[in-house]
Amino acid sequence: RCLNTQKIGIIGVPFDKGASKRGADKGPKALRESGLIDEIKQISSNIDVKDYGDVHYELMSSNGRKIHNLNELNHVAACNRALAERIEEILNDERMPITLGGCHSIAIGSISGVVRKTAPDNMCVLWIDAHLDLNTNTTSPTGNMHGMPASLIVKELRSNWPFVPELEWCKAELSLKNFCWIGLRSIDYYERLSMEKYGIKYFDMRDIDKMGIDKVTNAAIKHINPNGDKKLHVSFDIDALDPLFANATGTPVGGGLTLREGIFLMEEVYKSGTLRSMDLVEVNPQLGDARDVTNTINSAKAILYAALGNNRSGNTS
Ligand code: EXY
Ligand code: MN
Ligand code: MN
Ligand code: MN
Repeated sequence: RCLNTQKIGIIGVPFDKGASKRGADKGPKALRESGLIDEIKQISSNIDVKDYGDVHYELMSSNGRKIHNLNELNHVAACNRALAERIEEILNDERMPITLGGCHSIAIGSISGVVRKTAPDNMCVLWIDAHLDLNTNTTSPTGNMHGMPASLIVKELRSNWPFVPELEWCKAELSLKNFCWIGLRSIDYYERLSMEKYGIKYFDMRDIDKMGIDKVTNAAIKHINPNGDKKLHVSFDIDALDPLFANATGTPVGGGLTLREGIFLMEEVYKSGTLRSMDLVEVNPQLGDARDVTNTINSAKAILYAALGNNRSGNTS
């Protein structure tokens, strides 16, 4: 693996309309301006990184319906539809798509794009988050679609959704059996009921306290990919980290992963050799003070570099 070129495609999604606080749309710019692309190149001379720029979208003229408790549906739908197409393009170029959010609603489009190029049973998802993001429009306490992306892409919850014409392009083909969550500590009541109903696999912060991040990470990877033959998508919400390390985010929750746990987790993901696509979301440079913003950006970059094979004991190529 190490001798082969690692081809990566970066795509930014300056989008925050799935959240109630403004500013996650400034995440991609803040990450790029802090030197992200050059620093990725420094991880290894085997890395070939191409920046695909940002997703742009236009509202569809047929849009304009209101659907119960789906805030900014038309924007969320149009942006994600455009993103899914860009992800397909990156995969057609045989690069690993890395999507810089943006709020977490953008996982609807990033994962949909991957599913178009991958048999759904051939892929698995690690969702690293303080939150479950499994609400539907009937269970969500807020109507914010960054709390719903996982439920829109899995077949088990398909019948819990009304017909949403704007999202018809989004096929719910994945199975919850191929998902595992890590870092949970803020789950809504009806999300909890879904966890029980569908037997969702997760490791919450208590599990991490009990087992340690090494056992948790490897048990999670083993659970969703027992033979190591599936393509792994990681959806990393920066609010999985403790606010000490990532306070510039819209819905911080205390008692989270340390930066070291986050880095270790992603190092193990890299070592598994199965990572094929990734989201890094919810960095909001308009929240917190200057130090919070710097910490959050540095944490997000460290997470990403670990996923790309950065070695804490030094890189050799
Ligand atoms: N569960 C809450 C809701 O549905 O509104 C909070 C969701 C926050 C989502 C953040 C990004 O992970
Ligand atoms: Mn904005
Ligand atoms: Mn999330
Ligand atoms: Mn979250």
